[in-house]
Amino acid sequence: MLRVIINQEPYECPDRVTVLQALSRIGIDIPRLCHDDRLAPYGACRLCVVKVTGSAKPVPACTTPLTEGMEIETHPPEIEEHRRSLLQLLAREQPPLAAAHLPRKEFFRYLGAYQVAHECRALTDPALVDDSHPLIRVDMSRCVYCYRCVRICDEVQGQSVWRVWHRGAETRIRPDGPTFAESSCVSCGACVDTCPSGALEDKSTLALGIPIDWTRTTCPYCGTGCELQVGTRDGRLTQAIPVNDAPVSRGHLCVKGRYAFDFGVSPDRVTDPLVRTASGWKAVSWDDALDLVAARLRQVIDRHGPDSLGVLGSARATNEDNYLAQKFARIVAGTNNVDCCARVCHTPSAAALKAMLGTGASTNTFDDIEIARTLLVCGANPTENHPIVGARIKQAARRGARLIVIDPRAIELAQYADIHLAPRPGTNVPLLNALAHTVVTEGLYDESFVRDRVSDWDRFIEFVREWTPDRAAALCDVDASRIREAARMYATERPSLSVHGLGLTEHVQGTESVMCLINLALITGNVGRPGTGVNPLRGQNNVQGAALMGCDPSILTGGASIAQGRNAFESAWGSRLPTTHGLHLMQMMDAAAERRLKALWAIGYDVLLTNPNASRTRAAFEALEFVIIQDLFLTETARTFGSVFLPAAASFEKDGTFMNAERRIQRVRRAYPPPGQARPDWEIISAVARRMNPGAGFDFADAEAIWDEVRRVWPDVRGVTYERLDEVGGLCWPCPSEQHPGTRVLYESGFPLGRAALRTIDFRPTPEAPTAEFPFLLTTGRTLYQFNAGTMTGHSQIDQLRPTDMLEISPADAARLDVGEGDRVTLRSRYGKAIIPVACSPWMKSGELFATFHEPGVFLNEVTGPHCDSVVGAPEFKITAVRLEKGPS
Ligand SMILES: Nc1nc2c(c(=O)[nH]1)N[C@H]1C(S)=C(S)[C@@H](COP(=O)(O)OP(=O)(O)OC[C@H]3O[C@@H](n4cnc5c(=O)[nH]c(N)nc54)[C@H](O)[C@@H]3O)O[C@H]1N2
Ligand SMILES: Nc1nc2c(c(=O)[nH]1)N[C@H]1C(S)=C(S)[C@@H](COP(=O)(O)OP(=O)(O)OC[C@H]3O[C@@H](n4cnc5c(=O)[nH]c(N)nc54)[C@H](O)[C@@H]3O)O[C@H]1N2
Ligand SMILES: [Mo]
Repeated sequence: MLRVIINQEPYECPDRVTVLQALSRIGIDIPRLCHDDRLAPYGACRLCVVKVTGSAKPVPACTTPLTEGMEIETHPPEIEEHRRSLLQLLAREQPPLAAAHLPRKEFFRYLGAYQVAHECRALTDPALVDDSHPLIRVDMSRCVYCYRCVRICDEVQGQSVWRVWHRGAETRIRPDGPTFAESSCVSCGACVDTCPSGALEDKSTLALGIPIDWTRTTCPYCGTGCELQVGTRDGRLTQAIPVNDAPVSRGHLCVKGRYAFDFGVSPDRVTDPLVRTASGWKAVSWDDALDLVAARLRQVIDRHGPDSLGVLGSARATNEDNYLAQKFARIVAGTNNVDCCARVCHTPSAAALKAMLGTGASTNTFDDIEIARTLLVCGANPTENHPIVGARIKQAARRGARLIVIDPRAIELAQYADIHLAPRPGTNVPLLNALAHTVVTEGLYDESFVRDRVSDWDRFIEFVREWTPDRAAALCDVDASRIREAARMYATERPSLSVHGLGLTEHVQGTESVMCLINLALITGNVGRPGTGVNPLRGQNNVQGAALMGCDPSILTGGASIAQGRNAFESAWGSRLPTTHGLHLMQMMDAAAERRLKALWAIGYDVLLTNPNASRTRAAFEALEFVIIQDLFLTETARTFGSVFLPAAASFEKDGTFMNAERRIQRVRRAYPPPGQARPDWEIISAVARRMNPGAGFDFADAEAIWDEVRRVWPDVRGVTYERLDEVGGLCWPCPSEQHPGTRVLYESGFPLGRAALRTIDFRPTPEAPTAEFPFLLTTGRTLYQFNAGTMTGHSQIDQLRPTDMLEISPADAARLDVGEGDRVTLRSRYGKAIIPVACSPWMKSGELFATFHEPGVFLNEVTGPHCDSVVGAPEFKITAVRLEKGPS
């Protein structure tokens, strides 16, 4: 602690802070234009200067370290005068307007506070206006040269779009392209958020007005768990901005959190319950819709038994919603046929982690990214799919962390990597086994960790001995020496942390590939410590939560198997649990096609568009008797097969919690009421449940009451109350008591299973081999600007940033086939075809193609095939043998 005197008062402040940080802690506000807590101190604007006894000149508070005994005056008259004249100079150069319009911007706040007249001598210089970007207006005649835009783009997002041209009075800040729209901007909006003068401004606020009310909540897109403030004006949504003290996002957002907030107010939103009639959809009252749903489900169950019904929870909805969905399936309908889209995504990760380590979730948190010395990114593309994680990895690599990327494509992070291994899709198992081979044969394993915490070591070394890098190199099309280098780096430059994605899981050996990655972490001692671990980058905002709430046929809330949890849940719920095995999503599709499943209730899940092999999905739905869709929009599934549509509230319109990829439970708060008749999912499910079985325990006053029931049935979240979440912002389970701080790193003191057993995984190649007829390997995935089924991003202002799916092809293959940028081609597989425009991409290798699947007009899943992971049934979205025909056909 340092003892200092500030404005004649004594204070104690921590060591190693700047004067400005000390003042902020104490609550003394001084003006500053170039400072932003998210950025390194800069010391350029001279507004934050303070008087320090013994120092000849005033010192900038933002760059001056606090020292023992310092005597500081923050607002002496001469400094206040200096500030006023600086502001006056800047104000003189400002064009008119703005002040009233931009009260959130510091510059205008200070003009008011220092009573500086906004003289407006300057006019807006049209040469300094760039209106090209659809979401952000640039008017550099309002620039105050704090360089915060330049610095935040560089230091936080790592994109470096804004460049400084010329010096002195001629200084100009311009994007790196001919126009802002044509620059390398990824539209994260960080520059706008930090800009203190309105030189950069969101077009949404210019059009709709600046927000008056703000609600802190969690982003509704991916599993990162960024926090945002949703701004409304007269009950109307106008802006979303980042939250600076959010643990994951730390004042940053990506384009979706920042700008794709407006889906909920789209005119396409369905706001009435609908029933399909011979002449099309008919709007009905809630009572009529709910009566119909309850009666038809009862009828199906009475005629065909409870297992003729399936329920799909939603990875986009809250824990509370999903808890009730599975409780409904199990004790009102009486079936374990309940699942969610984790099935097609990271269920292989959860299964592998649970089987080998004991808990089916990430071992560490995102804060470990900054602790790790080596980062291994395997089959994930974080800069597009988890952009805040991607930006953190990028910054860590720029600061000197080692980075290894394993991805067939030269994704953005590959450009920052020390080693990029680009295996042929579907060859993760041989590659990871060869990495383990190098670790073992070169003696790079962690001897004491292996001795104390791992089992089956002898069998494992025997097994991996066969997996020489040379053998893997031939299968994977990767240089053997690079495999060795990567293994050495991961094993020796510790702590090493891996993140992985669908490039590992959506394969016939998905679960086994994750097991190979866990082997590697175990033998190198990279588990159970900060900066290490195996961390699946979970997909949607609440996919981790949806599955763990029990939307999975084989687990109950919290992850207990049905057999383990039966007694406890039967007594908690006061009802018997079904005794038959539940079907998972893919099995439900088969059962429907075979007419064993008769009715399906799909909550927030566009199964038809997103399941592979659409002709098979169609056959399944055609055979169903009754299909309930509960969503925000008429999805492809609803449009084609829905019998009843129940309009749900979006997450900005309801209360609850999400669980992110780090096991962090975070609050979701209502910012404005749902439109029309739309209702929170939990209310809809409860209403159906009460109609079918009034005594089943579905009488909840609010979301918190449901969460409190979850806390009673799942001991690991007992300490996570809404009240604590409001105070601390989010808690990672296990958090068994209200005094417990939550658990960031799992397995620090051991594995629940005792020792972790290494697995010997043989390579079983995919049946989807390329042939003369289908010579290309198609892999499918995502793009930054669209999200999954595209219902939300497609109904948002960001849709214009990338309106359609694209087929990425190597420039060499494009030239050989004579197809050019934007040409529409027919992609044909053994299973179907899709028509899609081409994009030539230097990321792609010859013989491989990559396509996104967001656009119903393209319907890419007509092309993908029927193969699935052998352990949990996740589809092989990542490999389909295809051919490419010129033009639509
Ligand atoms: N912008 C955006 N963000 C999203 C989503 C979105 O739709 N849009 N969706 C969310 C969801 S649901 C999920 S699950 C996550 C998914 O996030 P990611 O897991 O990052 O998703 P993908 O883009 O499907 O695939 C990742 C990478 O796997 C690589 N890959 C393909 N085959 C192989 C292989 O055999 N081996 C290896 N090592 N790599 C391979 C691909 O080249 C691709 O770069 O993203 C979430 N975030
Ligand atoms: N070819 C190919 N296909 C794939 C993949 C791939 O990599 N390649 N990836 C697969 C993966 S990983 C996934 S996760 C799936 C995703 O497939 P889906 O889960 O179908 O996709 P999402 O767009 O995430 O959203 C589901 C629906 O939830 C709705 N929704 C949003 N919020 C709420 C809410 O609060 N309540 C309700 N009731 N509804 C809400 C949205 O409008 C949307 O229609 O796609 C899979 N399909
Ligand atoms: Mo996903």
